[in-house]
Amino acid sequence: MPEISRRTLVGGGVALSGAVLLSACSRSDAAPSLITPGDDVIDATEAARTSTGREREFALTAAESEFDLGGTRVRTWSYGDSLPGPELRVSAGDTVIATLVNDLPDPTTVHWHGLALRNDMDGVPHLTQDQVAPGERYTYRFVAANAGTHWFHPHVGTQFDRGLYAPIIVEDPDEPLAYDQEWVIVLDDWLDGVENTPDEVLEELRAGMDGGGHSMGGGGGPMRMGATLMGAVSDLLGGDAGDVYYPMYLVSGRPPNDPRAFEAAPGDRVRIRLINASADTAYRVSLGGHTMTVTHTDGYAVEHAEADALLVGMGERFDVLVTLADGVFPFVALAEGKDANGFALVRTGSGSAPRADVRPEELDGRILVATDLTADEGVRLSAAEPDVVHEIELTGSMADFDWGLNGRAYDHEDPTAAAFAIAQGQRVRLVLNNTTDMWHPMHLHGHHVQIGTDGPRKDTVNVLPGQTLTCDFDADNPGRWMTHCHNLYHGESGMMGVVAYTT
Ligand SMILES: [Cu+2]
Repeated sequence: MPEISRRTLVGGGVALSGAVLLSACSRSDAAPSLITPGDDVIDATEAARTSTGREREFALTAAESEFDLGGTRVRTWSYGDSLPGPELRVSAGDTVIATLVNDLPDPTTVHWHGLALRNDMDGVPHLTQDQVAPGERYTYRFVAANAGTHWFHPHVGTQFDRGLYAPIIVEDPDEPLAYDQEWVIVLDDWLDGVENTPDEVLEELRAGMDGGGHSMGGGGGPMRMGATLMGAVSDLLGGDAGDVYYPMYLVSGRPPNDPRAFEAAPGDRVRIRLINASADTAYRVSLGGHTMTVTHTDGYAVEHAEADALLVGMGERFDVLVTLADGVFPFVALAEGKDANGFALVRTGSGSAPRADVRPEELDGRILVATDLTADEGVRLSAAEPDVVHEIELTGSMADFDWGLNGRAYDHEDPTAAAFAIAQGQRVRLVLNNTTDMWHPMHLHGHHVQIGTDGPRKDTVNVLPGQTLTCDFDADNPGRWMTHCHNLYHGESGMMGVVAYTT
């Protein structure tokens, strides 16, 4: 049988959806022709990236696995036998060659969250590649152009709420920061294999709300109803903090009753790279007895800012510098609004370990959120009026679990049907308007927007209820790119869309 190339396959899909648009969609003008992942311009864009010429090969096996989480044995899916999966570390400009072997019972892909890479390696099924079937392998090959703290996970179903997540750190060859040590800390809300699976949770969320019986309680803290968490409230998140009950919160793969201990010498300056790999949980993060200097978010430098606590939404990353005191200190990731926390220890000297449920006073000190930050001058966008503006309403409700963009649920089979069209070279403005009663961490693939006129450059932006955020970027990475809520259950329920370059 002749092999069908990806170009034929994906190109065919676009032609079909265009045809459907023309015949069935009366509001459409002429449907624009969209760049496909197989187009020559993708190769040309890749060739223009600054490359070191160095190739870095990695093997990734996604497989069923078993872990002991503080005495609770869970069967799950993970990359190899570690939680989080193996850290990949390269230098900006290196070519990553990562071969994924799929030993899962289901198809999967890898999405490289935060990397502005070539479109056909972005890992989104039906949009940039075919799913990798069980027993099959697929090699991702791309120049890792933008330095920073990033991570990778599948872009299929609820898979990243299992153990399928890991850091990818792209070092800056001209690193301006000086520090003695570096720790990568990954936060995760965990439920897989404890009482249920993420698929069962999604089913319950979709089915359970129809009667409207799960309306918010009148205070008194969060309350569990099956897999659903009711009354999880956070002022920092503008109200409803999350939908899902999690039995534990992991800091770099370990629960509070079996914490990881990070060790250093008193006076050491440590760079902490924080990644929130959770599906439904934002954290307020503090290191007891210390202030943090925030230097980067989502890989992009910001004007240094001091904080006692930091709000980290799903998909967001922050780099901080901390100068360590002498003793044993609690690293606490308070699950915002959920009355629980992740926990680790930082040890530079002797002393007894703090209790896992300790609430350091820093948690209620100067709390920094991403929108407080200012982009470092070196990464700020030049002032320009947008060439194209897309207003994107975040829509839906917890009761109906009908999350969408502009009232529309994403269609995996026809992903570009309602695409937000842009063209190479344009200054693009996305106006994200949250009309719902919940906050949404909105993620854009392949680009880093700037919030407002001088806010931080980011790929994942928390939009609070009732809030409108203006997000600008330069269209310099042609292809078809997801923009979606990184609350896994919102995204999977339809809060996803596509920003697509026209030819
Ligand atoms: Cu959402």
